[in-house]
Amino acid sequence: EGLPRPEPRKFDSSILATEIVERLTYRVGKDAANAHKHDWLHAVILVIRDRIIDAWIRTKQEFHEDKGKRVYYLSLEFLIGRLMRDAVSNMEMLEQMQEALGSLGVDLNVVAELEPDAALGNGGLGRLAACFMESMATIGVPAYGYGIRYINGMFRQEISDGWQVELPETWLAHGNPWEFERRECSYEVGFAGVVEAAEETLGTPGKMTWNPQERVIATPYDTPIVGWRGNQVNTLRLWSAQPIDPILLDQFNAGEHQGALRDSNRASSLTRVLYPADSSVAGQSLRLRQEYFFTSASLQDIVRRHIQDFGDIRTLHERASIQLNDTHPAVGVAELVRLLVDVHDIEFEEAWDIARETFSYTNHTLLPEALESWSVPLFERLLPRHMQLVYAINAHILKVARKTKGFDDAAVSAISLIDEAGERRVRMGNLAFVGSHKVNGVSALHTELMKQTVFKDLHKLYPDRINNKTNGVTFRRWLMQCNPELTNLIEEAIGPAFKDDAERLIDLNKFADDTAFQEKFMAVKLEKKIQLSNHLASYCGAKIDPASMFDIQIKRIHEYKRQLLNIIHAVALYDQIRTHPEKDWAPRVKIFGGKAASSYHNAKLIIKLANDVARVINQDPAVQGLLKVVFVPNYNVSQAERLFPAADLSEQISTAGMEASGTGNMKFQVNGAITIGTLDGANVEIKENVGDDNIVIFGMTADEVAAKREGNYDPKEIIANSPELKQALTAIQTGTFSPDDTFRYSGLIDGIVEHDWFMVAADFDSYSLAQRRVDEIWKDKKLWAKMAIKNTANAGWFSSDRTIRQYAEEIWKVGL
Ligand code: DL6
Repeated sequence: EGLPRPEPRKFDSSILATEIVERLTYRVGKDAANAHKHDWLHAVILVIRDRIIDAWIRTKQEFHEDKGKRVYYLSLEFLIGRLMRDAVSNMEMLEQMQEALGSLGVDLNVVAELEPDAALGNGGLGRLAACFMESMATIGVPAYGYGIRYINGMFRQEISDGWQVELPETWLAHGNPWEFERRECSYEVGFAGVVEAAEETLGTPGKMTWNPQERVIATPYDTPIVGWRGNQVNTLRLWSAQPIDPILLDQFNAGEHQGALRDSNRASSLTRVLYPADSSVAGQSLRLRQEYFFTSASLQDIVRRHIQDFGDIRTLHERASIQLNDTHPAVGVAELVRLLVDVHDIEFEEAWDIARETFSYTNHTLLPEALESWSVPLFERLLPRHMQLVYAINAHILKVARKTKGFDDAAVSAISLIDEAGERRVRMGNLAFVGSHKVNGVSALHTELMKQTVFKDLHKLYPDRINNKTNGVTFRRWLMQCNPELTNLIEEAIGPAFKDDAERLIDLNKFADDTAFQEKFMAVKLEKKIQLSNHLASYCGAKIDPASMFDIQIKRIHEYKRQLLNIIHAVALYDQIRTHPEKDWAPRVKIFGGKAASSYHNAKLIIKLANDVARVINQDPAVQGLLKVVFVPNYNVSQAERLFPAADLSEQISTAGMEASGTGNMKFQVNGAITIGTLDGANVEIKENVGDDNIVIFGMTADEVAAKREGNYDPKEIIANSPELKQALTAIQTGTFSPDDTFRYSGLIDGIVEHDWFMVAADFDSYSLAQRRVDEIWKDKKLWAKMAIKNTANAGWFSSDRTIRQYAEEIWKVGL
């Protein structure tokens, strides 16, 4: 139905084999007999890349001729992971490529493992941006992604004696055949310096001249992002910083070698690391410099392209939609006004209207500590002209508010761009909000909470601005590539339509009670569990039984995500099994993976605790075969691709009201895992889609959490009344798992006993009960299979294609 589907293209594997050898010889400079595995990888990428380039050039021509509206996705993070399999699969060349390489005696899977995992992001926010890029190319949105080409992305995590150790990830060490440097599209970006009144000033505030004290060159590197079936190829443009003068030769020749390279070092430090620790002023300054650097370069590029294609900068908002992925590029609001007023001679009022109509903003967190703000002196020193414009915008907004009924002083100060309580700070969330015509949350619950909490007063002033766009994930990567076995089974059952329209997965519902299908579905699951077990044995020495329930929690380590609740449950279960060996326990492997921010003490302690608990439990013969705990080091996109398909149970157990959406929850669901979760983020919508019977919900709601925090919650009382919890907490607190350092976890457990901000104690009994229900379901093999199938069947709505369509129609207003 609907649009005719393009015929799958055929690629002859013998032609591909010839091309691979040709690229190996003439581009890599090796002959087949002496080529290393990396050389083969390089050659394969060059073959696919050349084919993608044809479609890439065609796409650019189409954009140019079409003269339609374009979307610019500004994000400080793009967690794209490996690209080779993505590209081969989206170009529908997987089988032929496997055959071609096979004929040359090379295994595609082996070379694919050598591709570095481009970790240009921390977690959900960055991975979402990567899924969105792929979906935009798939459904035909004329889009560009803009970000930073970090030399060292997310750190590599090693676990040493149970502790997290951070090491630099050198993803560019072997070069990056996917990127193209575009020196001809470089821009200058300035910092600091002085602002002077320009000769002709129009309106108030008028045109100014900013003479930055420091200037760097932003040079783009373009990566093609190929959509499903290779129909459209979009561009991910990542900026790298270069000094204006790579070396000050006079100084160097005078013997001042360090000083001569100072500018060069200062520039390259801008794009060196993903997230500079911002506990020091120097760290904060670097982070703000990074944000401004990539935002300014991107906006200059967008403005240049617009003028080149359309001539008149005044129509920018009609032809460009710029999405701010969180507040990291929010300084762009002031930057665009600056470019319009100071460079393009537009009056402030008009510039402000153009900017607001061009920008839209996605909020990804309500956590107060994650809401960005910059100290006014720092902002003013680095971006003196932008500070003036922030004040001008603020004056404009506050004037509107003061004229609006119901805006008292408290409400006015809540919407102000400047936080006046204590040290004066620029609130980037408020700047992004007022500078955007649409502001969205990433799940229904999160969006409602945005209206009630952080943006309460701004929402009152601009009631039409906040809207919801529940996150999604690309099924090409998170089903079709990482789980070809399940993909084939689904295709066998319902045909191939779901590959082009994920919502067709719904047709699988009719097989949920079919015993033969259930067996096949669970056989695929077992196969993925065997693959994971084999991988973990060689990767980290873990020996796990594929017949056990794989109970997985993989995500950043954070107190609100409550890995601690899961670990405490493991400890309680351990005790229960030991005291009641006669019971019919469902064998479980609890698998954890995730990185802790390098300065986040408690998160690092939670990693150590998971490893300490694992050591004790895994060595105890009393629970052998019944309980195991594994911490998978260096959780990243590539590990994720192995873990999601092998999961039976998906742990989504954040304190309600604190996880904006979650996207791992969707990746588990589509791969047929059953969720145990709180009514938080997108879990709420997963429940609506799969139905109450196919998900295990526990714990307090967001409203209940808020009420408990307001009231006089006493965790001690809860603990006293829960023998299971009390035993587990006492065991951890008294050093059962840390005999080498009895008090290692005192502080962590004290946090629960004394205030329990994250409601671990408050939700424990409900969680434990829910886990018992999971055990019961597990023992009923038919019921488990049915629920698992229902999860896959009802995952279609969580495709990022759906999310992007909603952005395109309701925010960007681009025709598809
Ligand atoms: O929207 C993507 C992702 C959500 O799924 C997670 O729930 C949320 O925690 C994450 N937010 C961040 C916040 N970072 N900042 N700022 O990563 O976004």
